[in-house]
Amino acid sequence: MQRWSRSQSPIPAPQPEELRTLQLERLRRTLRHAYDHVPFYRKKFDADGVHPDDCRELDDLAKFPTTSKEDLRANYPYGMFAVPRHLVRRVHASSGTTGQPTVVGYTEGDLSVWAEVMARSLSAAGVRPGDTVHVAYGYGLFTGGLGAHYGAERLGCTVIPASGGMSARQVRLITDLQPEVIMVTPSYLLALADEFERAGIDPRASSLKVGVFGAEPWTEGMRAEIEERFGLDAVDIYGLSEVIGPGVAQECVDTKDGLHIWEDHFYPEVVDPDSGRVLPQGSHGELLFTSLTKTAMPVIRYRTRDLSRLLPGSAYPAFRRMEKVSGRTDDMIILRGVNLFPSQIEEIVLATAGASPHFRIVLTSADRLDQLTVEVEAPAELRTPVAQSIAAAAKQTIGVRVVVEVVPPGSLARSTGKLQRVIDLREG
Ligand code: DLL
Repeated sequence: MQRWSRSQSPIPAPQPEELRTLQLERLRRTLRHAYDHVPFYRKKFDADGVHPDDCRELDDLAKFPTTSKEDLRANYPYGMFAVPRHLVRRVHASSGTTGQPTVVGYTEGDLSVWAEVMARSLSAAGVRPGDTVHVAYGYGLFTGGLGAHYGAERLGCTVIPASGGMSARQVRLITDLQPEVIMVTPSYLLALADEFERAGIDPRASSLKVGVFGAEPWTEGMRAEIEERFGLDAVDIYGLSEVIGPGVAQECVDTKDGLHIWEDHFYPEVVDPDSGRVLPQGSHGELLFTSLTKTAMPVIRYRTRDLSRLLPGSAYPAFRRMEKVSGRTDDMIILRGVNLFPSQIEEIVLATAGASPHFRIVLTSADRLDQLTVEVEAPAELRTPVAQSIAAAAKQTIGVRVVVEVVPPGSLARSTGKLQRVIDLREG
């Protein structure tokens, strides 16, 4: 198939000064739109003594108040919308498993921007018009399925709208329809790898060339595992419903060095999660995004709780990158005084010979002492070496004692969408 050359790809290449001018103009318009049409923002800006006119340069954004998930919950369902309801073409919602759900909305223009940034993301991932894209992100209130779907169509691809679940059918569809591209959570792709093997098909023999994985954190170790098992290029896609859905940032398949943020639509900042102070470029902290072009539900300095850092552009020089998300501010486990993230355990499990990449972290408390158990799959004959090696690595690299419970291959529940890695059974 004739591939597009980079110069014809739909990824814009503004000069950095040109981009900053555009961002400032869009930022000022967004602040004004939010202030004029969303009572929540007007009240908050007024309380902080700031006005949209105070934003004269991009750095002035730091003077404005941040927005949190709690603010969205408090204004459920439509309180954050900035347009009359008849102009809203679609809503999506978070699952609400951890509390009250939140609703997000899109005008026709917003949906078009979303398809555009998704098409760009796919292009950066190496996908080209004419390719067939198997979408196994869930369709429905979750933004993954429909977001991927319209982006792939916008790019000119053939879409297989498989959604999540029914793994045997997924394998059948991939085998019969021969897609070059799969879009799915990395944890569900691993479940599909097992399903391929159960069907007696080598995943490496599949038609898949590129996988666009996101919606949950995944490590470089996981990338290596996926690329090895499927013989494909695995790239990272990031996004969140509050900001638009998938397509906020995307890794380039040629460089695989972090995710380019489509900064002409989403303005990033990194702050100290405790003080909220803006940190200089390159520092680790919590990501914030301000939407620059959304109309139905603009977000100002939305606190994602995702931990990362900003890096200069590489494959697309104008667009800064965010490092792979290392965890969330609310993901951090404090185990007997030591702070750790599930991603650190993932790195260890994936580096352990004989252990399957499927694992869970179970937190319990016994005699008022917290205990972390890593439940991991391995064949019976490797039970002892796998357990010893994971426990030793945790002690050495993280500095904590963990219990390792090795279970037979295939016995841990598989996710069909976003994975719940940590089960917290601690009291209180
Ligand atoms: O997960 C949107 C999405 C769908 C992104 C498909 C990529 C692919 P939410 O359900 O609102 O939206 O969840 C957003 O998921 O704040 C992160 O914590 C996490 N997340 C999303 N992408 C990544 C990623 C979608 N690439 C939340 N790496 C975000 C790490 C991710 N975490």
